[in-house]
Amino acid sequence: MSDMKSYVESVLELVKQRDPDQIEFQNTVKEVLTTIVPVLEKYPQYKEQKLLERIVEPERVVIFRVPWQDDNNVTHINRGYRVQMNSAIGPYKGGLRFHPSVNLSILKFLAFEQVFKNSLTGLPIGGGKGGSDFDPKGKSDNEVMRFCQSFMTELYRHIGPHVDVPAGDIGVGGREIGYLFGQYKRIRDAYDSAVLTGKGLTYGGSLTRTEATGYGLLYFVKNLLDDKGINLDGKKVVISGSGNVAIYAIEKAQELGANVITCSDSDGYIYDPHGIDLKAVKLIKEVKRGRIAEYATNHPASEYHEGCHGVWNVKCDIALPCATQSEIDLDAAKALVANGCKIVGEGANMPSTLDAIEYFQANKILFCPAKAANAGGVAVSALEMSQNSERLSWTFEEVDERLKVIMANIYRNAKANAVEFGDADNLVMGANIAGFKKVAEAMTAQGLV
Ligand code: NDP
Ligand code: 2IT
Repeated sequence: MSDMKSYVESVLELVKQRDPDQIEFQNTVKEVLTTIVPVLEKYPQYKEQKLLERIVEPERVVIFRVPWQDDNNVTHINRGYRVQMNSAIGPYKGGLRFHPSVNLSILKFLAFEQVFKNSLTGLPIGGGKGGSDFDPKGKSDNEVMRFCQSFMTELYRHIGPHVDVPAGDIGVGGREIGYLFGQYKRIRDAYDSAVLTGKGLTYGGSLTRTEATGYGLLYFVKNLLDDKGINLDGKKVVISGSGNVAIYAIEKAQELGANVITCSDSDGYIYDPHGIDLKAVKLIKEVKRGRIAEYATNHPASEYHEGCHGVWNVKCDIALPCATQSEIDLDAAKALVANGCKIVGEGANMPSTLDAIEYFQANKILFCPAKAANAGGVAVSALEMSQNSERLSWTFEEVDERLKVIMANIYRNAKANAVEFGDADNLVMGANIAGFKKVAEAMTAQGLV
């Protein structure tokens, strides 16, 4: 084993020993570190500086109690978190996730991904992530408001426009950001617009932020397809999820001429051979906050299947996982390949397991890794911060144009690094190396901190 391979192995072992239960975190660290060995060989000083040992350790983690009362005056206690992973290139930046599955391992994996994703955007943002095991599903607006106010009553002391800037993720959308912003402003008694992104358009939000992750995913995929001379027109696309990322991935895919035939939630999936009726999905999910099963009741040509994993058995040309982590395991990857899928673009964070990614690569699938392909959301968050700083609002077209340029640059950067380091079609390696190099250089310049 080369010296740097064994260095990486020793750091992976250290991560495992320190937190043996943090499986998601271990997996994402493994995915990143095993692909950057060629960079470590080129810059051996990183080993001397113990750069990897530093990069896998969050700069700070806060865990706190979040007490709140429901509409029947029953008291609940949830757990809140903020993982401030790396601030070498800018203030911590990354979403908040409200979902019952949230724990420290999941948030550390998301924060670690965020560090390299944010670096890839080319914008000055460090990496963080936070959230709670609170489940907003089935809660009234008032309950969500009381929860958000209690959450912010602790979080406010750890964040700020130049310190740490949260945004949305699973279970946190415009409604939650509004309540969080209101409470922050009330406590701080200052209008720090850029303390949160994903804000409403009447109080400092950016046009295109809602659409940015889904649109950006399609821009990234299109860059790859253009490079390969493949046309998106008429391609059959399978998408999972029906939340923020999925909805705007469907919208842009349809606009580019693709036929999107599925969407899903955690209970099941819709198959509509005529193409998903996006207006209906938006009504069910964005307005009514309902379940996707409802779609089939007034779309007779469609089918609803219970269980979300079956979506990967649907025959398609392109698969865009946009729901959650580990939704494509090895079996799902095998089913996709067997059914003729040729392209996988990750809208969610780490939706493919490590063995699924290996299987895709072994079968020459064109694979767009999450930290590059879904970076459009956080990129437009950074543009929201810019607009807040200059106290101006850009038009939809201007932000969308900048998003297109950013996604094209991310693609080119990942591709160039894949080529330079000897595996031209390996965008996992290319993206990891491109993201890592900037953070590593900044950390080196700033000394042992
Ligand atoms: P939303 O909360 O808007 O939507 C999440 C969707 O995924 C829902 O359809 C939800 O179904 C489904 N889902 C959630 N958990 C599971 C699960 N365990 N199994 C199956 N389905 C599940 O979240 P987003 O659309 O914002 O986020 C989706 C993914 O994209 C996440 O991985 C997130 O980290 C990532 N992402 C989000 C960005 C953003 O800007 N919002 C930016 C970059 C990445 P149900 O209603 O049943 O829970
Ligand atoms: O995973 C992600 O990149 C996000 N949830 C968006 C984070 C942000 O700060 O906009």
